[in-house]
Amino acid sequence: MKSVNRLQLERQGYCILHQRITAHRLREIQDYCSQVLTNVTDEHRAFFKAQGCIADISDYPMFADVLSDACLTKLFADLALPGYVFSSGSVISKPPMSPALFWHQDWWGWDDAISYSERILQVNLMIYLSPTNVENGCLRVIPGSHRRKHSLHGFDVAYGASMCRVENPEHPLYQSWSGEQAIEVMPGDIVVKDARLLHSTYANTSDAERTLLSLNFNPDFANLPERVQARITHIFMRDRVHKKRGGTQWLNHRRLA
Ligand SMILES: O=C(O)CCC(=O)C(=O)O
Repeated sequence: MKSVNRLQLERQGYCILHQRITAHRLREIQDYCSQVLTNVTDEHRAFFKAQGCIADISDYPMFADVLSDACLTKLFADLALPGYVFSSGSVISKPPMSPALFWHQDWWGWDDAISYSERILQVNLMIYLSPTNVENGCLRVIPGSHRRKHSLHGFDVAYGASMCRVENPEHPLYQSWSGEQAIEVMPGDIVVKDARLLHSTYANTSDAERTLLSLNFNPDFANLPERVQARITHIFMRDRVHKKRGGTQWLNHRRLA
């Protein structure tokens, strides 16, 4: 029988696993993330103003401990997602008084029919290290948008520099949309989302920075189509050429109404 979390992940495109990490491991993650944040340059923060900062953890082998933690093994067992591989991860941190993140989804395989199926191809685990709420710019999602159409799918994919730098804060992709849901969590909670889910964040209007560790995994990797496997391998190897390929735009006619 499927767990409640698995059913929610399938139907809503996300679920929240509360307090699954030991206090010791959580402190370690906080310490690792602080180390990463001390190396983030002003140029990086200016470029990724919408995200706050998004620092690749591949430069920090110490995160291997986190990736092999038993809590993640248990989490994937609870979600009935065996055979997963890790592809990429980052430390994301929104400074005080920083803007909203634009609406987007993390999946890139829209050229493959499998992207329009029930199969969960990629999950993003977000391990929050600070309490989050609307005031400090928490995550917001459109439940069900990993499979069903939403007006936001009508916008061209907008991951470019201009959106990251927030050159036009009035752009509709930074605004609130019908059906959005705020995801407020506590340190140690893990938000698991299907990479196809539309998400963004509110602006951080508080006087405190808020941080999370974001990890991407591909369940049942061995049975993914070969070209999807190849692209995941490129991402893992940090071969940024994958960004120049097609498939980052969802095809509306193939989504559920
Ligand atoms: O900052 C967050 O809470 C989430 C950020 C996120 O989902 C992203 O950068 O894609």
